[in-house]
Amino acid sequence: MTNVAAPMTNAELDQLSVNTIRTLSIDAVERAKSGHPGTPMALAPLVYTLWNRVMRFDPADPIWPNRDRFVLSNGHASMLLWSVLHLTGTRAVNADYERLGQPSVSLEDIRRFRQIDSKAPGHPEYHWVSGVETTTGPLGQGVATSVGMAIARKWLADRYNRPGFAIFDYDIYVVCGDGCLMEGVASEAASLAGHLGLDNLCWVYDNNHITIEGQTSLAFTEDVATRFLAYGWNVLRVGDANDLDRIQQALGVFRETKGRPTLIVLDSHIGYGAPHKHDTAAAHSEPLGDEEVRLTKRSYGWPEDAQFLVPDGVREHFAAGVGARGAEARTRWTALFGSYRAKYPELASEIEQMQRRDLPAGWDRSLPVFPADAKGIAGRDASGKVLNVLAQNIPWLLGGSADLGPSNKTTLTYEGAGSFQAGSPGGKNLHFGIREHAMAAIVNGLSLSKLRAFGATFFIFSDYARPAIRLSALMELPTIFVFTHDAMGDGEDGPTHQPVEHLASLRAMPGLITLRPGDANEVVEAYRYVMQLRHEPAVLALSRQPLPTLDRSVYAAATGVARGAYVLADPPGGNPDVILIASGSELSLAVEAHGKLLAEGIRARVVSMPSWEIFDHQTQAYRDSVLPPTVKARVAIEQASTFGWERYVGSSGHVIGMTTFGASAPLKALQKKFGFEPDRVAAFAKELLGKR
Ligand SMILES: Cc1ncc(C[n+]2csc(CCOP(=O)(O)OP(=O)(O)O)c2C)c(N)n1
Ligand SMILES: [Mg+2]
Repeated sequence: MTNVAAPMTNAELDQLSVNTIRTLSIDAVERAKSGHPGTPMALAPLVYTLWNRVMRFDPADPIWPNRDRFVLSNGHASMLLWSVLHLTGTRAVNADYERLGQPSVSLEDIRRFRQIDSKAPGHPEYHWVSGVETTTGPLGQGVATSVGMAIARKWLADRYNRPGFAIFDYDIYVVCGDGCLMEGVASEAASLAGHLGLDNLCWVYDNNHITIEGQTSLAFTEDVATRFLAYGWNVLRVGDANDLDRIQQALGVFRETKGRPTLIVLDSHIGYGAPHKHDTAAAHSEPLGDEEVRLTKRSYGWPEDAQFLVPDGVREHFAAGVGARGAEARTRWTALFGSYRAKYPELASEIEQMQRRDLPAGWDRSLPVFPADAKGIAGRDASGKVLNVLAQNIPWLLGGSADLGPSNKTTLTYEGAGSFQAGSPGGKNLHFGIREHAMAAIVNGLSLSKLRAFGATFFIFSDYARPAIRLSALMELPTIFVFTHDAMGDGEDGPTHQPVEHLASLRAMPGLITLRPGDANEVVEAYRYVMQLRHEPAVLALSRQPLPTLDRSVYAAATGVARGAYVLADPPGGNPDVILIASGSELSLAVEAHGKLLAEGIRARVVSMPSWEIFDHQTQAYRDSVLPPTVKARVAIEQASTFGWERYVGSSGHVIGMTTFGASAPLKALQKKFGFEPDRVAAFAKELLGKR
């Protein structure tokens, strides 16, 4: 049956295409001696139908803004995606959004599945392979992120569509398995999607009753369909994963359904076609083995010895399906966008800027400047003022909190900011509810849709957001996480609410920028820096309590924040003998200690260090100018785990930080108990200088 000369019917070509996806997946896993063959074998008909019959996606331009999105949330089944990206001839795009001639995934990449530098890695990786809409692998993250994509599409349509100009009307299709639906993050996200009535969102649930340990009856016996009905979803069922027409029909029902997201429960057989392995956990993540591969290929009517075979007619069949439909849709859209630009030039240019992750002209106009003030203002309050200015200057900056808006001060309060709800999809205040896990994934979804998005909660609950923060760093997304109550400032709430190890653990995350500004003007500069990021996520750790606003005519300008750390204060004429390094609420403490030391004739310097990562990226010369290698007497002060500060204070320095959890008490008492007092800082400085 391979490379047959006789013309084939469409039904035969459909089947041939499905089996090509299956056998490419089998062969790739076999060659790599690792991977997950069973689910691609089962879901090839679904992915085939969705891509070739339904999705509006142009393989020639995988970043066309109005394309339908495809999320493979069960990322272990990545061979589904590599097969379909290859067979559709999807082209590669680079980091500057230039369309390259070469294929996104070549047959050679598939032969080198899971090998170094292959464009067919173990799991779907955004940024590494064009056509991947989001990185998946940690189960539940893909489905949760897709809710952000659906929110983004609603928001974009509300702002930019005009009568006769449906600039944004794409849909989001998601494939997920038992694992995704067991994960709590998926429940949070599904609950919110139901509440928001996101009818542009379709999850297809691979109901195969199998996970790694065996039958789902071991641990997962709930009625998923009823659960989703209760969330307010439209729930459909397709009883045979091999029935292309039924799958297509269900996807059609999704597209007709208004006011609710759709879940399609698809009954499938993992390892379909493998005589000894189908319906078993063994098909999940083991190569089938030589003999089983032969038997399986025989059952598909496939040449048993052929490997990585793409029969004649298959690529053409994809070209005639998704290729033709996608090209037509994109051509029509491009023409439409041309007339839109003529009629609505400002809106069109916003869309273009947003797509390139550029900022609009004047994005930082009217940012506040805070006058010196001993009583000062809380980091969160300064942040609220800055966010409200930025959100007015940057139309596509939006976000919200996990029910802590009034505490995080992230609510956008200006006239017309609005709340994002089913009936008001243009609102810029998102209400995530108490769902931090989903919130973080959703802001990633917004960010993947090219909006600038922030999510907020207490810093302590960054733990609940951490998996998606990690993915934002891995995906190189400029997502913004606003975390307030950054240390012991919420004193009486006690150790459950006082972060200790959070800064250290986030600083350990590659690619993530953490910033802990020390006064209101540093908050402004922190945002100025963060807004200009294109490929890095940022965490802002902000104080609950007021911090003195430093007199910048006495101390160095807060623009030093853009270098991660800077000399805030020196002894007369420079040349310090001892350096105090601090971030956040401890900056003013260091300044006080500095005053005491100077009064005693001790030559002390204060370095404000809001961001390790930014500082580490400065030149050696700059870093040495801030922390001269000859000055060994150094004291770091930070109300957080001491972990890691050795790298700045060296082996002869001292760190005043936390080595235990906090306690429930007023802040003043905590500062005393844990030793965050100017005299103690000064005493350590003197001790290092041998003056005590
Ligand atoms: C958060 C998370 N936990 C655990 C895993 C490891 N893991 C990968 S696949 C899998 C089983 C998934 O079962 P299911 O979604 O039903 O996939 P199927 O075997 O049916 O394809 C597990 C536990 C993971 N990838 N992510
Ligand atoms: Mg399963």
